[in-house]
Amino acid sequence: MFISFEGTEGVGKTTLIRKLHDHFQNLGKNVVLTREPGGTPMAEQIRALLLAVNHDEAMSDDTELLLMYAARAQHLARVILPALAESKIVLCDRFADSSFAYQCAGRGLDRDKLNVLNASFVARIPDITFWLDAPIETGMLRARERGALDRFEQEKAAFFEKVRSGFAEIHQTHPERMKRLDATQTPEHVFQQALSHLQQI
Ligand code: Z5A
Repeated sequence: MFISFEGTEGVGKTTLIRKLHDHFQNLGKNVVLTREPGGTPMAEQIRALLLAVNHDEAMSDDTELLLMYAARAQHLARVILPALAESKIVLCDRFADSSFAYQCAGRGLDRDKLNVLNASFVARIPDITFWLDAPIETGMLRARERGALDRFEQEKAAFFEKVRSGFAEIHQTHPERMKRLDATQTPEHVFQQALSHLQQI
């Protein structure tokens, strides 16, 4: 099973994934915890390039999109597809829905570009996606307690509102795959919401 976790910054994806990872391990399941952009040594190098704030030149939106997909292609080939072939459970912190929400809804890139990339390079979509949803302010406050901000975190609230609308659009279009979790609740309550969806499938 391939499970992805989506949402705007600081909504608690990493916290939920760790809880689910422990839960599956306690059940004796073979589970892989991974993330995007990143998840392999090479893809993590691309992640560093994407998140760095001190470039001498501004990264173009197209470059950002293509780097996300270069990292994703490597991640799929080296981690996700091999793990699924071995019947492991893959828990992935962000996947292609983030590209729609950030690069199309957020940056304003043409969704035809994304459709071409998905059709060409994304051989497998998640079986279930948890969209952790909370007001932008809530996530920003949680995330920013950590200190230094990366290139995305430096964006203004208006950008993240567009990203949140992008996730809402996917949720509306694919309600069978994407499940909305109320991320304003406590970590334990968010975990219980996710478990109840998983039990249903
Ligand atoms: N990006 C993109 O543009 N296009 C793409 O295709 C992909 C990604 C794949 C890096 O992602 C950036 O890449 C991302 C989008 C872009 N930029 N942004 N924004 P990332 O996933 O690494 O970055 P992030 O979203 O900023 O992750 P995060 O800040 O680590 O957030 P999180 O994982 O959702 O939250 P957390 O670490 O679990 O929790 C944050 C804090 O809140 C922490 O102190 C927790 O203890 C606390 N927390 C967590 N849950 C709760 C609850 N329920 N209540 C109270 N406090 C909580």
